[in-house]
Amino acid sequence: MTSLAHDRFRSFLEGHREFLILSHIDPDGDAIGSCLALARAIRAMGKEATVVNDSPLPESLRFLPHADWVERPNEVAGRAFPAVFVLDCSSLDRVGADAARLVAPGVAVANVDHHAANDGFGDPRLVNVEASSTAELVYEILEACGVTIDAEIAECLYAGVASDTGAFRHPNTTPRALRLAARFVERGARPARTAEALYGRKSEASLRILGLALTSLEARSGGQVGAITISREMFDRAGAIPEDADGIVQFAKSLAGTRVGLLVSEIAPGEIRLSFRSDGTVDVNEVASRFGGGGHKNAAGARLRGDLRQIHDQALEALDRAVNGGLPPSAG
Ligand SMILES: [Mn+2]
Repeated sequence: MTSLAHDRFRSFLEGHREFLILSHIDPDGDAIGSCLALARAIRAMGKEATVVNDSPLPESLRFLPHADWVERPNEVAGRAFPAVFVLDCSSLDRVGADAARLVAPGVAVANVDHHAANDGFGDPRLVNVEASSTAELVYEILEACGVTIDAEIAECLYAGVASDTGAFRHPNTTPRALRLAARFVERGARPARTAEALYGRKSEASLRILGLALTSLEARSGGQVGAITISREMFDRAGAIPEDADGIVQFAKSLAGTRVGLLVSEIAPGEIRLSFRSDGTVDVNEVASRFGGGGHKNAAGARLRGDLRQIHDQALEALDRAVNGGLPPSAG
């Protein structure tokens, strides 16, 4: 981190007594791990930190120290927060409509993120697309502020790095990510427990929705694209909610020979989520942006309203163009 960004974050932390900490809807281990690590550090400074997320906390993240600190927007309605941290979000609206209402016009907003599509909101800002995870950047800030990394902070930051690198399997598994992970383990993070919580435990509903989802598997674009589709009816039959389908996109990508995996799911009537995973040879951030979404080169998503079958066809068309030699120029 540059000493300038470092100074700005130090004065941001010194200049306020009370902080709201937000992250994106449908939070993952990096989003929640980063929020909880920062909240614990701020509370250790004798200040107040409130963590809010627009979505319910996924079961797999409840093992994190102080997971019970994560509140829903309605639980803090009416409170005014003079300073806000927005973590792991490429734009402010990624926090969700209800959480965004907690950010009053004119309050100080800090932006800490590693998404390529970050639109540069907020001040101070620490945006680094080279970072494996937002947890890595939160660590830089805490280190620059002289915060002691205790076992609980270490566990949360480790979960962030482990989660965003897909348990150290994705191309963002850099030497720095591995060194930091080792440092967090030295400070008390528990890799086996984290891996078990993040990947080794599935609810009955999530195993049932996986079973139904796999029956929809298609190999498209001459086998370069693997696609899985989950309809409302399948969610109902499995007794599952959209969070139960988290991670199923990996099965689409795991089909031998594919370069891209796609999951199309109808998360509410007429509301469709697209999840893309790439092997690194296709920029799915660009494909997702064509559907109003975004993310990273190798992992991206979008949410839109419309007909499941129609959006499924459009997504596969866009991927077909992407895998067969690049996308045509944007219209207009
Ligand atoms: Mn992240």
